Amino acid sequence: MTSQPLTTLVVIPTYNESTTLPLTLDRLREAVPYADVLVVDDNSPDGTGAVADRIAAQDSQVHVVHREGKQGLGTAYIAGFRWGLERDYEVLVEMDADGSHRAIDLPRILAQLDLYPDAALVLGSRWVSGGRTENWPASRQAISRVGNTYVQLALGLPLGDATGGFRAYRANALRALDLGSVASEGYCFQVDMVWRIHQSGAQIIEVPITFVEREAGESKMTGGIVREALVNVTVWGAKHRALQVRDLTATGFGHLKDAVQNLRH
Ligand SMILES: Nc1nc2c(ncn2[C@@H]2O[C@H](COP(=O)(O)OP(=O)(O)OP(=O)(O)O)[C@@H](O)[C@H]2O)c(=O)[nH]1
Ligand SMILES: [Mg+2]
Repeated sequence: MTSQPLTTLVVIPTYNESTTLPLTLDRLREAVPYADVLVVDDNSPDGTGAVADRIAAQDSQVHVVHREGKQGLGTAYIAGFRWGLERDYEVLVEMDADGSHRAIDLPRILAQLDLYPDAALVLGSRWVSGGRTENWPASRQAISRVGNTYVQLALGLPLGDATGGFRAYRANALRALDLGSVASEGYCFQVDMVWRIHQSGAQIIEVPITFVEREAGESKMTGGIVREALVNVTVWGAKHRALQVRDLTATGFGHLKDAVQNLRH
């Protein structure tokens, strides 16, 4: 007897992806036919919203949310998650429209949620054994590697790729978070979500993926996105370390008090 797959919604934010979205959706629907898809488009000037609508009109498993203008990747995902949580999907997936995230890697990511009932989040990871990038310039690889090493050190996160955006969340893990307080964008949004789930004590698993440089369209990566991540991760790390020191000091003083009391008796 085979059990039913977990009901799954793949959220794809788009901004000017009219050339890349159709193929991404084709590949996704073929690789994971049972998953529904939600495109969250920010009124892309290149007409991506209309392209998505045309595909949705032919395929009842593809849905589209139109937002008024470019509001950033983070809020697009939050809007998509809310849409999915309201409709009781059990798993919510993040995936880019630009072909960087290969749909054929998604079944392996999703399988972890079946295998490990306690896993809250499965990260598609470039920087674990078996993970790789294709056609990605050395400069982008370096930024990603250095960024991830910084995240590991600053936050004490034992993960290879906390900045990647190909991942699957168990819906209950998202429900347990205060999504309204997530204000970060870009890479920082990805780290923010990992950090919140890690701090809640839930299990995070990494699965190697092949990340492919976008074939068409333009990157929305900016210096501002990298700076936001750097500043926020540093602040979170400093807060985390300060709390650790406070706890350590409190425990230390507690032990000292006990030792003095023992001496007195
Ligand atoms: N709805 C929405 N989608 C966005 C926004 N910014 C980026 N996206 C989408 O988010 C996904 C990731 O953006 P990319 O531009 O590929 O960013 P990236 O992967 O960090 O950069 P590259 O590696 O250069 O492609 C893509 O599907 C974009 O179309 C936004 O403001 N709103
Ligand atoms: Mg991209």
